[in-house]
Formats: sequence, structure tokens, C-alpha cells
Amino acid sequence: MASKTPSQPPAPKLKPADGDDGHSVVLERLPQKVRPPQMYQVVMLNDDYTPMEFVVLVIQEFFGKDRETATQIMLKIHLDGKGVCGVYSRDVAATKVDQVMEAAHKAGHPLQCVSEPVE
Ligand code: TYC
Repeated sequence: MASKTPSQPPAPKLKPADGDDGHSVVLERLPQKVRPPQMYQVVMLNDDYTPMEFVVLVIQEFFGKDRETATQIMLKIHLDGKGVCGVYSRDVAATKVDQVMEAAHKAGHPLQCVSEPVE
């Protein structure tokens, strides 16, 4: 028994553009779907007990700031109630928070910091 292959519709006759050998591929640009990863800011909170010097040292040590910058950040926190120490990916920000909280706890200070999504 002879099986019949299903008939194909006739291929459209396309005239290649000038300079086209008929094997060109057109890449269509798709709308951008990937977004940059959400970033997180590590925010340190003021309190009445943690010594200023300790906060400056923590900002230098865990956020890589020089002494002047760390002092400015500490004073901003002291005056405004909170301040951003750095902006990182989610995991890095969480690690910074853990490091600061552990250092504060070990030193017996109530210093608090949190990480929050930027914008
Ligand atoms: N307010 C504290 C004091 O007067 C200093 C301080 C600054 C504490 C920043 C916490 O995140 C802080 N000793």
C-alpha cells in the first residue's frame, strides 16, 4: 500500500533583495524583558547608647568607608535617626546586616541596622 505524503502548500515565491543570496536571516529585536537585579540599601538606625566611635569603626570595617566618610554617615544617622551605609545585592546586604548586628551584640551595644529594597 502506497502512503501518500501530505501535500504542502506551495512555497511563497520571494524575490531576494539586492545583494541577498537567499540565505540571510533577519534577527528581530525583542522587547527587553530582563531587569537589573533589585538592589538593597543597608540602613543603620540611631540609638541613645552606642558610642559614636564604635559606629564609625563599624562603618569603616564593614562598609569600606574611609574615616571621614564614616564619620559623616554616623553624624547623619545621629541627627536624622537613620542613614544609608551602602547599597548591595540582596545577599550581600543581608550579610552586612548580620555582621553589624553580631559586632554590636558582642560589644554590648544596641546598634540596629536593616536592609531595604532601593526605591
Ligand atoms: N546617638 C549615639 C550617641 O549619641 C551615636 C549613634 C550614631 C548611635 C549612629 C547609633 O547608628 C548610630 N552616642
